[in-house]
Amino acid sequence: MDCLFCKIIAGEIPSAKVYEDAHVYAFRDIHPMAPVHVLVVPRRHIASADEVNAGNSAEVAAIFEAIPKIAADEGLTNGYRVITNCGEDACQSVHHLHFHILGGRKLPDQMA
Ligand code: DGP
Repeated sequence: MDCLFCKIIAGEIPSAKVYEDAHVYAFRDIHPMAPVHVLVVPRRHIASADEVNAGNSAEVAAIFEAIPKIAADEGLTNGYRVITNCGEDACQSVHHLHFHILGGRKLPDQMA
């Protein structure tokens, strides 16, 4: 499968890893939008949030268990934002489910 994030997870493309476990891989976004900008992805390929179902939702649970650990490691004691872009209207550019963790500064109060 020709998937950028599958290649990053496999180590075929380098990344700045910040966390990994059996189900989850997290690395720094190549175009950071905040002082901390981490992408958290399932090792198993899921195309987007729209593809989550009863057969793969454990991967999403593992991601949301990892997020507070990553936030603590990154020093995000004053809060952070978690975003996933899903599909064309949301400008999803990489079609492997990923959650952006953004923090390290006061973020705008508008989402869009
Ligand atoms: P989205 O627009 O939600 O699909 O976000 C995709 C993000 O992936 C975007 O913020 C930039 C990031 N990105 C794209 N290519 C690479 C890459 O090769 N390495 C890293 N670390 N991040 C990438």
